Amino acid sequence: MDTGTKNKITVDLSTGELLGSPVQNTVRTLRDLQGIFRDETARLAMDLDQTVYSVQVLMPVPEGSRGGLFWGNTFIQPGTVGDEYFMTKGHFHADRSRSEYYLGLAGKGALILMDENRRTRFEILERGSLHYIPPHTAHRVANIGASVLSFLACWPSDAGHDYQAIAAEGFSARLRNVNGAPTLVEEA
Ligand code: M6P
Ligand code: ZN
Repeated sequence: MDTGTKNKITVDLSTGELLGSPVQNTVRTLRDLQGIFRDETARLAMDLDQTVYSVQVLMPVPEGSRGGLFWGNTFIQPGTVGDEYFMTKGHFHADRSRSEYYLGLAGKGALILMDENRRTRFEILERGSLHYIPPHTAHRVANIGASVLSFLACWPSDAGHDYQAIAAEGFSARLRNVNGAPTLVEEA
């Protein structure tokens, strides 16, 4: 008899952790983030095995399927590379028409958004803050606090990740610690 507990997934609402299976887990260390931070010398001087962030993803349908939704949780450790906060790689959706929701769970972060005209801005991401990432908008998250930043995400199963555009051109501005304050600094 199906008791309703099969494949049950729960979200620990204090941390955002997804409990149950099947959940995929991806860990990004400083080694994996070559070319992401401005100060490559500073990155290489750090422990490259250090985890910067990890992502748990629930994929009830195959990647690329039309009509499905994925659910994920991202944990970003506190830290900096030079004057830049630990952050995700960031991506456009491969299908630029696809959007996404983020919900802050723990810690303090910044959701950095860049439109296709390369205009960049950020929104403070914290426990309870809900963020709609519109279509045609690159997004990345930085941990600007002193504790682990955790946020939930929901996006279409056919959105895909385009990391190439960011690898080639980056964001037009970087969130840097300027005299203790997170400040968007335009790239020269
Ligand atoms: C969120 C979602 C995921 C994404 C993750 C990490 O959980 O947007 O799709 O993979 O953040 O971001 P990135 O893939 O840019 O490293
Ligand atoms: Zn996305």
